Amino acid sequence: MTSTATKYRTCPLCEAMCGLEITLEGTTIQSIKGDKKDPFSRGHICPKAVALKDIHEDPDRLKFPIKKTEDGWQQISWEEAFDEVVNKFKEIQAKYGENAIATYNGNPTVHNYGSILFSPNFIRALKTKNRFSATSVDQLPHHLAGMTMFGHPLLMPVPDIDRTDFWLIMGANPIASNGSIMTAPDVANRLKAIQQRGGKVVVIDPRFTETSAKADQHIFIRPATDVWLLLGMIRAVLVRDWVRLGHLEDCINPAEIEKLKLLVAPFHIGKVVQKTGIEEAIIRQLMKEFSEAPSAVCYGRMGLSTVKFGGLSQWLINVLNILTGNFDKAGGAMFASPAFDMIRPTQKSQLKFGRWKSRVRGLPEHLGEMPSATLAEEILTEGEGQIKAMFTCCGNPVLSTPNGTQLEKAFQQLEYMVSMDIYLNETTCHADIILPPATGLEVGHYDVTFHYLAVRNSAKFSQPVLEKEEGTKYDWEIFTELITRLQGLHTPASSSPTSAKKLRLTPEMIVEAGLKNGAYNLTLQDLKDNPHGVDLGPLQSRLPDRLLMEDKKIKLVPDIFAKDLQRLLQQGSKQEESDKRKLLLIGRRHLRSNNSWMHNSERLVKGKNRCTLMIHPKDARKRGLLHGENAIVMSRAGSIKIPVEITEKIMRGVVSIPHGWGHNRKGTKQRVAEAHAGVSMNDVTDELLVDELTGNAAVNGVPVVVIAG
Ligand SMILES: Nc1nc2c(c(=O)[nH]1)N[C@H]1C(S)=C(S)[C@@H](COP(=O)(O)OP(=O)(O)OC[C@H]3O[C@@H](n4cnc5c(=O)[nH]c(N)nc54)[C@H](O)[C@@H]3O)O[C@H]1N2
Ligand SMILES: Nc1nc2c(c(=O)[nH]1)N[C@H]1C(S)=C(S)[C@@H](COP(=O)(O)OP(=O)(O)OC[C@H]3O[C@@H](n4cnc5c(=O)[nH]c(N)nc54)[C@H](O)[C@@H]3O)O[C@H]1N2
Ligand code: SF4
Ligand SMILES: [Mo]
Repeated sequence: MTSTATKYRTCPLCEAMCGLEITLEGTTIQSIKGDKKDPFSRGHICPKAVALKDIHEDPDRLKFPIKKTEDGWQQISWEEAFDEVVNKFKEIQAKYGENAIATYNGNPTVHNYGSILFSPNFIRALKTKNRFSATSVDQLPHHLAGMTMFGHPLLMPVPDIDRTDFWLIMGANPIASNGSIMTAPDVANRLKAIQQRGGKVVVIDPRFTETSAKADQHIFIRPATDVWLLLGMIRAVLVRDWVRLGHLEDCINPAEIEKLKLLVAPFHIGKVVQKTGIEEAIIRQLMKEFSEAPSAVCYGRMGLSTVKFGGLSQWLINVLNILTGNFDKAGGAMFASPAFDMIRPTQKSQLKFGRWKSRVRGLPEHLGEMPSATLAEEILTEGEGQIKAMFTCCGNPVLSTPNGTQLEKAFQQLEYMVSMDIYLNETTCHADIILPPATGLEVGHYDVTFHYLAVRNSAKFSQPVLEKEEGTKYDWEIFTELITRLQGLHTPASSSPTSAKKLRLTPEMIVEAGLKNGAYNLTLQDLKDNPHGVDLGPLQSRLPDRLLMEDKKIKLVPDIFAKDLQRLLQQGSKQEESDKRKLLLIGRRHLRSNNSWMHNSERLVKGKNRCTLMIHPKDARKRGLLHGENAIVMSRAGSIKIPVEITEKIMRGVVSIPHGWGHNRKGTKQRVAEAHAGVSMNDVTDELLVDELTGNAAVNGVPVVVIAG
């Protein structure tokens, strides 16, 4: 007779950190439901969580190391795999130098405490400057604003949506994405609560989204022009004396405000109307309502970060919230107070940006990394410092970074490649060895990152729900093995005493130490005793203490942003005119997708094809496009053929394709995904289109030509 058991854990799939209730019969998962007793997520869950069962049971999932041979992929032992990887890496570095190996860390790194806590030491042990990650296809502008304004890249303010009276959402679709740089499980009910207490929610987006449908007002905006709207709003706040610094009066140098007045002077409303395509009356109403609301918060995500002026946009959002008295205050933008807090009050602010430049294109370093939009050219361009080998972890850059076709070609040219991943997919198929870690329900969880970004303070530790299969390894164990070999500290398993093994650092130990140093007096045991999680209350005012600037002031106008305004003003009107004749491509997310990697779950991909080109009826008619038939979408980088979806939910002049599809490449093993392949949007996004200030990829607002296919 098998026993039944009910277990609780945090869902590791997206930023929302929902609590799950999982029932098991023996080792078989019977059900996955929302944990009603989780004080933060209150029983909320989305369809992806149920697919954790599919991932756990997926016959395509890799569990043991495999090596590419002339006879195809062969399983090899862990020892053989670790030795070969490290020997090869050492050989390549001896021949070409340390920077010849590049690393790429993808999104799930941040959702696995083993990977986020142990991969940095591995990368350090490799001693390469060629570090890449999904950060530069995503939130890099937020980090740059955090570093320059408040002193730390993790000081990214969160919209206090549980208490705000006016939520302005720009370029985010939290009803589909479940929130980003805003951990807010059950965002739909949190949004409804704003309306129920008499507040208002406004969405600004080139597409009428799932979030727009729940908001009070939707405003169409021409892609990549939000920066003009923000500048116009800030100008109005300054000109009309709507500035209310409140308790931040002492945190802001008045000379900075004067400087800002001069900088924003050229951005008058006429210019904003012309650039954004939004009517003047609508802009005026928005400014008035935002400034007059008892509390208001402007929040911008992917649609504002991954555009040509992403850095400026995220800086300006902070400025708008600060000037209108909506910063570090209930209902405004606030800093969370995580129980495991890596930001020390004694730390000095340090600008980890632009300290060196990429070899080929001269894009700036950030946080010790290079922009991912430069990865392919750094492999393909010969010369001193060329990348010859690659280590990817939790990433699928062939589908998730701009111009994936070029990157694929670059990967084929490498002398050696290793991937730490659970699938043989569009990226890992180029590896020589794949090292798969245990994943999902088999691993413990403490959210090291997303408590910094949560709309409420809480803490939760989850034990593994299921034991990992015998002979498999946790991600941190794999990193430890690689690190000890790289550092020449490895002793063969047979000769290493068990006591030495026991002394090995585990992620649990790090979390325990982190909690001990934290502000709440929590121990790991406390969290183990409370499997639903511990509520630590609403967000608190944290300024000026939380600022790492020596003078404890907010740097309202960092020089790099002031300077970048010139780039905005000098933006060639010729380029703009030629772009206007093209359509502008933007992305979209769907509740049942998770970037590129969950399409091997039948329950998530079944139903009608979601990988379509959304286009306005008038734009479709002009090009002779018919609903359901194919179109060809072309850009400087490449072209794809994709079914047309004609809809008025997208504004004229704009088309939308979801990213993460394109499972039609040779050499992968994801049978369900391959049967629902779609095409990759990133075969037309352009690696040369970046926010030149930050180096962040501009995957939104890509000029394309569309014809019937
Ligand atoms: N055009 C366009 N491109 C985009 C975006 C967009 O909006 N539009 N969004 C961007 C954003 S925000 C992001 S974050 C990136 C994401 O880009 P990536 O992180 O590069 O891509 P993912 O699809 O998230 O790939 C995750 C990989 O991790 C593997 N994996 C899953 N779980 C585990 C695990 O437990 N351990 C290990 N080792 N591997 C695991 C999966 O098999 C998969 O290979 O894409 C970016 N690309
Ligand atoms: N279901 C699901 N959830 C996810 C993910 C997923 O793939 N699927 N991915 C996770 C990840 S890695 C991330 S980073 C988050 C992202 O979370 P979000 O940022 O909320 O997600 P997106 O759907 O990319 O939302 C971007 C919005 O910006 C709009 N947009 C595009 N260009 C512009 C522009 O120029 N201006 C304005 N104002 N809007 C613009 C798009 O139409 C879109 O609605 O989601 C996370 N959650
Ligand atoms: S919203 Fe995110 S965290 Fe919550 S159940 Fe869905 S995937 Fe998991
Ligand atoms: Mo992301």
